[in-house]
Amino acid sequence: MKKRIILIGRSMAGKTTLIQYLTNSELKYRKTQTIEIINQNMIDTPGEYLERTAYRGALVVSAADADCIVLVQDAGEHGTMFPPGYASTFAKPCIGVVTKSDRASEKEIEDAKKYLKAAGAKELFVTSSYEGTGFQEFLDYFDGES
Ligand SMILES: Nc1nc2c(ncn2[C@@H]2O[C@H](COP(=O)(O)OP(=O)(O)OP(=O)(O)O)[C@@H](O)[C@H]2O)c(=O)[nH]1
Ligand SMILES: [Mg+2]
Repeated sequence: MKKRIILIGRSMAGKTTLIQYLTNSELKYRKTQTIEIINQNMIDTPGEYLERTAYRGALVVSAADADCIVLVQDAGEHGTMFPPGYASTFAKPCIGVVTKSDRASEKEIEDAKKYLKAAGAKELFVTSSYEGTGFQEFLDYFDGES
């Protein structure tokens, strides 16, 4: 991946697992405690930074180092942590990833896409890190850009 991305989403959304999948690492649950940079091109963030409004500024500061914002939404979550128009906070390209599609209904996946769109994500990808689905499109999106 040529671009540097930052993953933002609530706790347990599947951000770290997604990175583990993309880096061919073992899928192993480990709570993210702080901002972490993986392979120079992926910035992982703790869900708390989105959930606690006092921390949201830290996300904006960290996002300054990224080329693209990736909003991560668990298909099984009812509702979302992303306020409408959230993407405009960053003034950068913003896309959305729906996670855990392996255990979600069509309706849940459609709802998750709606939340991401309302938040301002321009492109949407439906993925499962467990099944490895949806990532070809995701990677093609970045490699297709100059
Ligand atoms: N069924 C299913 N479960 C998943 C998938 N991806 C992640 N999970 C599970 O979701 C839980 C949370 O995943 P993480 O990737 O650690 O979530 P996170 O967004 O990094 O969470 P924080 O670090 O707390 O912000 C773990 O138990 C994962 O195994 C998936 O594609 N399918
Ligand atoms: Mg994490």
